[in-house]
Amino acid sequence: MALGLERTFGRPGAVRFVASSLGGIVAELSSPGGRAVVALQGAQVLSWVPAEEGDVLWLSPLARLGTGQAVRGGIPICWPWFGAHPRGTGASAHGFVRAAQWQVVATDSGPGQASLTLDFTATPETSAHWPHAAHVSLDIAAGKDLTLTLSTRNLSPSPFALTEALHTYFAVGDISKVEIGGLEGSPFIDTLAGNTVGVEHGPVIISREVDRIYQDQTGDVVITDRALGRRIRVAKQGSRSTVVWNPWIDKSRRLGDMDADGYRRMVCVETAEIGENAATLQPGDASRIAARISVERV
Ligand code: TA6
Repeated sequence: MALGLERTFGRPGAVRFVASSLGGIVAELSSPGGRAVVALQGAQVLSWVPAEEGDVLWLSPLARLGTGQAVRGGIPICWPWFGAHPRGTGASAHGFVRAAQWQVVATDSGPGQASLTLDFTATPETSAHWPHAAHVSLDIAAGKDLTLTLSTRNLSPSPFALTEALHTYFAVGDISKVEIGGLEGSPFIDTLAGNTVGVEHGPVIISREVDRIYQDQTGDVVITDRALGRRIRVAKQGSRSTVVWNPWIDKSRRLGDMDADGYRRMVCVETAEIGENAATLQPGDASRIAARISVERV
């Protein structure tokens, strides 16, 4: 399968399709500005390494592709629902495309980046829990920055509610030396306190399990990592929600696919449209969320 993709979509020195050591096929995107690895399963970015930087994404050392489960780490795509199924049908959290095979649509290479477009077409048959027809695509451009654009079109004759997220796991040197800025003044739902609503008053410091859904928040979110001496900036388009999550010790153990102290080296800052910000797509309508991730030395 990698050979066929290589023949059709490969771009020498920029885009290569290979069998991954994790199992499954991945696309390797390379440019002078940086390189990325994207799994066809889930259209999941697993790694992004800007030139002269370490990996900006955290990936569980227990990650395996092709198990039928979503891979813990990188940038899972939560679609067409975020969190538990809206009607509580017992379907897996965060929708059904995270573990599904996406199709390669296009590749490209520019002066400073390499790009890949993947798509997935949902039909009433693709999920017992979501009887709609929709097209979703993910454009990934990797270089000195990483840009993801998730686009949805309603192909159904009826409207549907859509909640979605780029569920990004960022790599940090030591969670105790991290602060997350850009959320000040934003209301948030604290999912660990009965979904009570608070307002953020300052930079977010992680010293226990945190699982907050910030609403009406459209500005850049900045992760300052004093241990690694870098600042990661997430600029957004079309997204009014941001989720900040760290499982800490006990939840990490319950998850089963995190290493013992993995929580110390990761934090999720997720670019989303959920909660009060969720959209309803009318027949033929389209929606789009995008994140542009960049890194600077501090
Ligand atoms: O984004 C935060 C969250 O919704 C947490 O509540 C936690 O469940 C996390 O996503 C991971 O979900 P997953 O289904 O990947 O284990």
